[in-house]
Amino acid sequence: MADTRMNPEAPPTPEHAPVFRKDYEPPRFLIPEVELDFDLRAAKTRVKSALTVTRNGDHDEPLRLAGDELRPLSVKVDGEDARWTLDGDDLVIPIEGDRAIVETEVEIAPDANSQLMGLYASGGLLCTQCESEGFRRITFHPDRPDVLSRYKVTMHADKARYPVLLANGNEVETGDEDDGRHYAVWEDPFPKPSYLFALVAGDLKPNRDHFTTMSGRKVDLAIWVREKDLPRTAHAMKALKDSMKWDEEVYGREYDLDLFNIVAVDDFNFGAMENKGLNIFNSRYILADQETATDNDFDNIAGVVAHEYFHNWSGNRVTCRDWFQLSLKEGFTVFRDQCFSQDMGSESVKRIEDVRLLRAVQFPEDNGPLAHPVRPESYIEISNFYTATVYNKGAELIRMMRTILREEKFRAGSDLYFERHDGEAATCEDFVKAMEDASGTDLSQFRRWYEQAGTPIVKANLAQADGIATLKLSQSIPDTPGQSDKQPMAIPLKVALLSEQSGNRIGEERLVMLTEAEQTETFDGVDEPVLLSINRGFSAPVRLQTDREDRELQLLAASDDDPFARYEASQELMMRALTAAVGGDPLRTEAVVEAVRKTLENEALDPAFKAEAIVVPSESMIGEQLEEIDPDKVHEARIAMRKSIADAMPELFTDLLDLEASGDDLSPDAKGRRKLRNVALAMTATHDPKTGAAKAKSHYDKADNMTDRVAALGVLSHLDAPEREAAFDHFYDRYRNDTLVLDKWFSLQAMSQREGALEAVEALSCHPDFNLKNPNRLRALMLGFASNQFVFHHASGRGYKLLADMIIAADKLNPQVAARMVPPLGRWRRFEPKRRELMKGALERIAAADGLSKDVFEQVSKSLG
Ligand code: 0A1
Ligand code: ZN
Repeated sequence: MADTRMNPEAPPTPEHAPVFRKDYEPPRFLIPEVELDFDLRAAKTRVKSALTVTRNGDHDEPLRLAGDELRPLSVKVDGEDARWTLDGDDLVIPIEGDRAIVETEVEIAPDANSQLMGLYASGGLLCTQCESEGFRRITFHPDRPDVLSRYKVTMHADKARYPVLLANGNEVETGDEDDGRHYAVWEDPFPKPSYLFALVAGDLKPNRDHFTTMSGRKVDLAIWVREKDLPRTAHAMKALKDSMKWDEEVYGREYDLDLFNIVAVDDFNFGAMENKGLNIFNSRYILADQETATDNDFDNIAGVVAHEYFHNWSGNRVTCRDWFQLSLKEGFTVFRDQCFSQDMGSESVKRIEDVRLLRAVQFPEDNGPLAHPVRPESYIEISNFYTATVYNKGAELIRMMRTILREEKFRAGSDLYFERHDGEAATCEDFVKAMEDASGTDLSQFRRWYEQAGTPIVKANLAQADGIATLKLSQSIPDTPGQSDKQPMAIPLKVALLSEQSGNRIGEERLVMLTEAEQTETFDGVDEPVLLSINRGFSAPVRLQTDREDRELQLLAASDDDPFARYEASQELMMRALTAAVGGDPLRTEAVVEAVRKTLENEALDPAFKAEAIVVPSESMIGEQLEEIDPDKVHEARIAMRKSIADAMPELFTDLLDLEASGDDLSPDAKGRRKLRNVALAMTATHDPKTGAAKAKSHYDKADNMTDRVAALGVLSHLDAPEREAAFDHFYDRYRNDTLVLDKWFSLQAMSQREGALEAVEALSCHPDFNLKNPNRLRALMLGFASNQFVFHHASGRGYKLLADMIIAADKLNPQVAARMVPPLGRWRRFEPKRRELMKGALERIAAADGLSKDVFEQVSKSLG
């Protein structure tokens, strides 16, 4: 029936029907108390649940509990066997009166749970993942975020296999039982929604530490891992303590339990999960040392540890009323983790990295078939909405509010929000209202950012006459699926004028609120030619179009006092030349080469900034700017630009290879020097591949840290040189037993652009170490590959075939992860006709596959629709 479903006119099958935000209704029953009893075994776990249910409001409807692949073994109401029915997956139980104790019993099979939602097994551990709707795979429950309960959890398990038993809150009792088993009881004093429930059982060892909160309470901290991994937990522990302190200092938020546990697991669908008092992490966001993790990994670990910790307030103490409000916790928490990382390292470089990510992932999403507002109006499968739009654009919305309100009032707004809604399930509207009330600022128009999808296009032109500079601004918001004729947004643009002659700023930076479709802003007393510096710090997530000339961009790239705007000027200079070349013009490199040279020679700039500013935009970023993408032309233009830069200043790059940065120095400065040195290595190989291969190989051999090793392999991966094979073989032999490091081996090859890279990826998909069941390994190969525009979009269509085969196969095991691989094919309309057809064909083949999950169905049908 899949082909009829692909017809947009055909109604979706009931199990694939959308849910709408407008249909929200409060829960019919509340559940103040939950008691769970787990008889944990990998093959068969028995779950007994006792729910205290209370009728909510005046109605006589039965109690409806959600289940997923569950069958009740027994159902009791107030101790008596109950009459119950199953309506689809829902368990329906009549309740007399306004309060009852409802007991159910089910059996689940963690070992057979390949979806990694609910209770599952990973590397000998048993662990849970409940967000968004995984709790219903453990026991029958309303499983919606606006039902908050106090939990008491008892776990029984084999003591030798599972010596450690953890759940949310505090451990209140432990003891031994017969047959080598033992038990533990945990209680969480804070009412929480079911998606924050967690338990872990396994043979784990703790890295223990503690933190004294601002009110002087001692909190015990523990990061639980396999014994051999303990030495790799120090960085995560430091990040946790730094985050706890930062949240006190910047938001006045103190941790509330006496215990904070983190567990690392190897099989995990996303990055990590903020379960109350028991965060569960994908091990790649915990484990690190210089031998096995890159600087990037270290930064990501600190960011994710902070993110999950910050959720304790923005997510757990104040949670979401329904899943349409997801950005309430995610946008705010991403913003908080971004600011934390900015404060811990280089503020401007972190901002550049965050904007690059937004542009690489969110802009294409906003500009394609899966575009949706930050607060979506409907979904078929909520797991598909853990997107860059909800997370990263959501974070930009919060950042814009801070810009508009200024820091002090923003803080007053967040204080009011936490105070008003502590212990509640709130909405995005509640957040904006708190900001409005605390600051006295009208945010009515700003709210459109939550409603309207699509990246606004802002045009800005500056004219000068008679001592007055006039800035003409206009905005438009492109149509997106289901939305057209959009209203103007409230767009905060930080603007400054710079003297064309000296490069110095003239007057103060101004915050211009663009609220109309067209608007003019004037600057008096401007008596000399000036340059326009606009959207400084990337104050608004828009696509900016200006009529600034190359010459002006070159000056801005050399002198803008806003580091982001300076970076932006050099990137725009490159992008203009690249898109013109793809369109058939000769490649203009002169201004770019000069801008790069000036940046590199400027002693006032730090190495990390230089490395960011001189990197040529990626092929997919270039593609994003084009009406129609021909990946071969994009590749050719980008290579030509890199070559012009590399050939124009080979000595400059060779000199940079001598930058000192010892592997155990994790300071922002040392990281920056490594980054620049590795960019220089790549440029050296672009200038002269043969010498480059030798240099990269020796860089690899001498490396005392993973950043350099990976950078050297990255350079070698594109070269047809004997050194490449030697280094990759060596790396494999050395790290074959370290799963996280072996993921790098897979993704580096998946991102290679050398001749034969496609065949290599095909071969890797059959490699004995490739494992479809492990999300990290699958992503390392397939998402690495799909981001490699030139190779993935090979004119033969073999890349599409491989990805489609993989999606179909993965969907049978893990629909969430399979669905995340669909968007690269969903961009089909953007490509030249031949590829367009091939991509569409691949999507249609997926659509026709038997028994497609809701997750993949939604992504594929929307991509084709
Ligand atoms: N709330 C988590 C993200 C998350 C969502 C779903 C998951 O299920 C597989 C896992 C994690 C966060 O924002 O970190
Ligand atoms: Zn989050």
